[in-house]
Amino acid sequence: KKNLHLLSSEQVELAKMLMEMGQSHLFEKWAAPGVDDNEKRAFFDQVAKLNSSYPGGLKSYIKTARELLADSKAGKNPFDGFTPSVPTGEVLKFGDDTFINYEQAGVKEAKNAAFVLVAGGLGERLGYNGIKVALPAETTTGTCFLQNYIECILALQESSCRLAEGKCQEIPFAIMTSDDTHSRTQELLESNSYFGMKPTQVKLLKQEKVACLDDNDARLAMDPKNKYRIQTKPHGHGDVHALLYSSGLLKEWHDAGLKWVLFFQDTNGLLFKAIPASLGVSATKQYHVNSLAVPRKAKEAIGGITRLTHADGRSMVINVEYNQLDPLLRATGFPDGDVNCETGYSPFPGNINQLILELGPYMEELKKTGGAIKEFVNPKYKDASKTSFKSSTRLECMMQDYPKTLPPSAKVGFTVMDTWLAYAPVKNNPEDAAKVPKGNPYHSATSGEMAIYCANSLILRKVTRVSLSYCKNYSSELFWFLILSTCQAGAQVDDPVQEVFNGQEVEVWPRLTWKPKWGLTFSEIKNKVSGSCSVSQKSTMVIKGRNVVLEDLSLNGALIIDSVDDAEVRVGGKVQNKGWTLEPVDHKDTSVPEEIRIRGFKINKLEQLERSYSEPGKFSLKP
Ligand code: UGB
Repeated sequence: KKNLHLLSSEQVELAKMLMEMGQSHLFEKWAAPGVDDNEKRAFFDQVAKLNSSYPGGLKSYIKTARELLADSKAGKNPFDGFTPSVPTGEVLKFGDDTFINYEQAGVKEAKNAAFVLVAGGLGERLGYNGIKVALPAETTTGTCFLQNYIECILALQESSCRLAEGKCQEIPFAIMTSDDTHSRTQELLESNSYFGMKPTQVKLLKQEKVACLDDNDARLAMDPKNKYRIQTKPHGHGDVHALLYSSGLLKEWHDAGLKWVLFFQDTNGLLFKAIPASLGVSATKQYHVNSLAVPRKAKEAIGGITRLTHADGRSMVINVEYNQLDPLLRATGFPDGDVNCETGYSPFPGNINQLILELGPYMEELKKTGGAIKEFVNPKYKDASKTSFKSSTRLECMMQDYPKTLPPSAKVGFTVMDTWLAYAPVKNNPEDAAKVPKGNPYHSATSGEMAIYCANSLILRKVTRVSLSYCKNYSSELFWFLILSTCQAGAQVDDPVQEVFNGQEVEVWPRLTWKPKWGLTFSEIKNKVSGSCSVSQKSTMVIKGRNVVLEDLSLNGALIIDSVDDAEVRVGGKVQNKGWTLEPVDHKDTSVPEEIRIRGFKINKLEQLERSYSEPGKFSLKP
């Protein structure tokens, strides 16, 4: 009480609230009145921030924490009364007619979309010292994840604009950061001219941490290093909903006539290959919520999309987090828990946390909830009495739990894509990745990079191979032979070889990369390949230009082509050189930069054919 004169009237109210909520211990170690006044003021500044950044304020946080901690102590099952079953969703195969049609619909809709990247996580499992979005997705070009995401959004914007015959809109891009990532994300953008996006198109929203809890009474934990601070930890990616709402961004997008909000995570170099088709599914099926999923190996560290049906008749399709799926199954009549079925995969599709929400219904829901998401708490107890914790805990929330508060009338669906096309995150450090059970994905920098080469090789194979059936469908009997001979264009891309980097056995495909503006969809890429092309396994190809056409190209080495947008370059003939090789490096070798050594190899550029076309016009490169 003797310190109250230091505070504003709002802060006095906060002090009273803390006392009423059983938090008097926060002041027990305070110095005598008149000492440390600035620190005491700073303490209340922190309390005010913790209060304003949580929907319902600190009082509500403490109340919810008490309830959740009591449930946890009592061992209450969060799925009490619910029985899991395998849901049905849209299963897409890259390159078939359904996929191509959805892609077309998705590209059309993209002009009505906004993208949201959640990038507030530190990536403790990866242990990388920088921010994860600054990591190269692949080291052939060194393009970092953030650059790749921005270039994909811009490519989609342009394709969508073309389909809309010039009625173009800039696609807004929001990035959720945290204290751990904010300034470095901002610097990365500013020092790279926003990777070609207009700075006004990008909005950074910083999530705040939440107060830590010391015991089952939800007593707030003091910062071990400062008696005038409350210890804080991240609240989870679920914060993104409250932030989009409270920042006014959702309303701005709604007022601008946008229809879709697409959420995605920080290190998936494949994701945008799956975005157009999944947006097409949302638009065609009018899903309020569409989660992107891939086949999931049992016990893999990604959540499982599950239908939960309650004894009282309620039913929802929701992600069940990887640590909860196995116990839930065991408790509900599946004694073996989370196991692979005859397909070799878990019957529950894996959530890759790529969500597409329809903006109108999303806004309506957030008007009711303010964006608050159902939270959970995960205390590590000292012993079986569950009376004290090994270290402080906090409430957490996940963005994919958004549908939990939706009424049964909401249209919640999901779309399963091939893993090779859609999902290769970089989450695990080399040591942990090397310990992943055989057959399960490593989710490391090594596997993330290899997955990009694999996907691009398969895409190149498929866009040309499928052309045969595509041609058959669209050609009349009369012109069959003529058209078939044109359509039979094919790229023969060699099979991969197996190699071991950082203790992980991976498939090494030809290192094929291209800018998203060269081609993001099946049809766009198909239009850029003609004649009969071949690519050997040792090859590297980098396409940086928009209008580069591969025509009867036989590649056995490295080929780098850059061109301005107005230059059309036809590349063919036989390209043969020593190429670029992958040289193993040890992840413990600190003489190698961290972003390289965590993948276990570096690229040795021996010899390449490199051409850059800086003037508009038509060009042909046929060595
Ligand atoms: N993130 C934030 O922005 N803020 C935070 O406070 C925390 C994270 P992780 P996680 O796709 O493989 C998720 O740590 O949470 C961002 C799904 O829950 O990489 O263990 C962070 O920057 C799970 O169901 O993943 O697991 C990153 O971009 C499964 O789908 C993102 O949130 C899994 O991802 C995810 O954070 C997966």
